[in-house]
Amino acid sequence: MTPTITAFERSPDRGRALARDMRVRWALEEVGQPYEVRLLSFSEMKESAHLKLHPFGQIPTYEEGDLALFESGAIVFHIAEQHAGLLPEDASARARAITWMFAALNTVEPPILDRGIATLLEHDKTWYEERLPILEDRVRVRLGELSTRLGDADWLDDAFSAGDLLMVTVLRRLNGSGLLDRYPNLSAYVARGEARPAFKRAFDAQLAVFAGTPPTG
Ligand code: GTB
Repeated sequence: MTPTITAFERSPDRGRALARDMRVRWALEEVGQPYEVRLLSFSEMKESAHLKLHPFGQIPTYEEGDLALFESGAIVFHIAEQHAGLLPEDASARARAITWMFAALNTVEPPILDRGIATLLEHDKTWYEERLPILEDRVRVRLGELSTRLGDADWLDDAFSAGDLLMVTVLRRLNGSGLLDRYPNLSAYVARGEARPAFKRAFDAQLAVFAGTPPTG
């Protein structure tokens, strides 16, 4: 059964794949699962039809027959459980990969998000100039720790996994900030993720929506 996901009708990032449908698209591309996309305006996301699928009125959602999911991490996990390719078979390696999924979303993403929200919504506040360095220091702490752990490895725990997929999408939120520059191994890690054919297919698909040229057929 072909799953349907939701995404922004017009993404505020102008197609740079920073919204969270990108994680889901990338996961589906990695496992070779075709999917359909239902595009939503900001007002449609808050209407009752969508709120039945997503209690917080956000994207992405995932529908597959009777199953309806929200939360990008849970959706990626579901895809990884249903298909080979995103989680190792070995039980211990699988548990470690899942640990990295949680680390990406619960430990690395929050300070990156706090900084992103401040730069987007709080730059005109009187306290912004004082607060930004504090937020950036918190991001640097996590980047330093992650950089040390990654070392010169290609991926966080041997083979590419859903943990790397989520971590790369989280780190991409720093694109243009200059914060990754101090950590060449993390910049290379993100570039390695972005070079994967599945990433490129997912990127192109969401960019086509923004550009108004969704692929046909
Ligand atoms: N924890 C949830 C998940 O992981 O699925 C968070 C979902 C979420 O934040 N969705 C956002 C949303 O629907 C889109 S991704 N926002 C609308 C709303 O809350 O009303 C966040 C996002 C949006 C835009 C950019 N951008 O343009 O750069 C980046 C990220």
